[in-house]
Amino acid sequence: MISKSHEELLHEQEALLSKKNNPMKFYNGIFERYENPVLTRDHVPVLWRYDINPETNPFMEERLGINAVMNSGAIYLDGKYHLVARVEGNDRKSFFAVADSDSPVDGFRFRDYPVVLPDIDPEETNVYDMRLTKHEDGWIYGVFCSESKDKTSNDLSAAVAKAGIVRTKDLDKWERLPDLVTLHSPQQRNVVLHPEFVNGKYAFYTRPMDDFINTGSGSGIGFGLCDNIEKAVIDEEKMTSIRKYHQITEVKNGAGAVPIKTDRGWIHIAHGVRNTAAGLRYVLYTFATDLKDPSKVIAEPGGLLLGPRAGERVGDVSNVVFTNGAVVNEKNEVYIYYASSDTRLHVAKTDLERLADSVFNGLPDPGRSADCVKQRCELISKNMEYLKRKASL
Ligand code: M1P
Repeated sequence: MISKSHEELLHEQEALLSKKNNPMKFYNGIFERYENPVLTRDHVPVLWRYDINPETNPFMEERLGINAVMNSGAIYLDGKYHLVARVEGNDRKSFFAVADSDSPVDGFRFRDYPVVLPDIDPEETNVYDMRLTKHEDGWIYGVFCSESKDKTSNDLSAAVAKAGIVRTKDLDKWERLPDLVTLHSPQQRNVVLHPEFVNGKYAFYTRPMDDFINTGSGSGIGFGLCDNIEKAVIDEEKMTSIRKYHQITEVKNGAGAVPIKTDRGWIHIAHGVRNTAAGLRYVLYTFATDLKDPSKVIAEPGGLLLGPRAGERVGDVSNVVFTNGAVVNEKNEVYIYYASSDTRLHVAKTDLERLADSVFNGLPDPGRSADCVKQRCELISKNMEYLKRKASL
């Protein structure tokens, strides 16, 4: 077996990092999928994985392998695209790392070091899925899942999920704030900070859960206000997008990217989960909330926006797509960063007008097969009439 040199590894990686990305043939009129993932474990710097000194690593073996790069927060700042990726080591622990690019679809390179989060809790075992919010108070906030062992249970895999909060101005230096407290929900994951004050308060989308995996009595995506982000406590959680029987959110749902402001309302790109014989299936879906009252759902097109396709279906946790970051640039292009099967990160492109059209003019889920057939027949009849009118001109 041949040992590769540091230079060879760098050379191979450079070919990957400089690869151009192009839209796929896939068409739905709403968004374009791109051919190559924007981040994978092979994008992680060689210096993070290998000891490159031949004296201490004569066979050039990977010493600290990376298993996956996935669910990434995203932000567009001063003409550059930044991702705060969830990087998972071979040891199953995740950490955050910033990757930057001048392009939204390729060329992402990790900074020299991963994010070193202030370590405020010795019980915190794993951190993941940061949402980045450019808040009107001037800070960039990162809200993420902080996981620790549930010491009240004898089950070794029982865990507690909380929402950790950090803030930064440059994505380099991070200040850690106390974790979010939700007085009526024992656990939280998929918490997103709204970018604007609501009634003068900080507003969070939450996901109340009874335990680590099950949302249990939590009926969907919650919304709560708090006075002080430096000691964030939410008392009341109102429900926004709720789970429904035999829809894509039946088992659970969760807020994804930070809501996108349009003149018609806030657009949310969230995930919905249903159970199947092959395990849980995660898809992305959209809904919109009122500009003045972002707890009020004003549009909810039926069905999924984006589901796992082809190679995206397979990975560490198969049949999953998940987003926790989307950006809008000054051309009103929207880039949705989504991970597939907890393994790698992709991008899909749309624009504000198209996305808003799909959210506000998308047809609702009628809830029953019979009504779905009626809905489809109405569409077909409308199209038939249109074709007749067109032919008679
Ligand atoms: O494995 C799929 C996803 O599972 C969790 O999402 P949720 O809390 O909605 O079940 C998260 O751990 C997420 O990171 C992961 O991608």
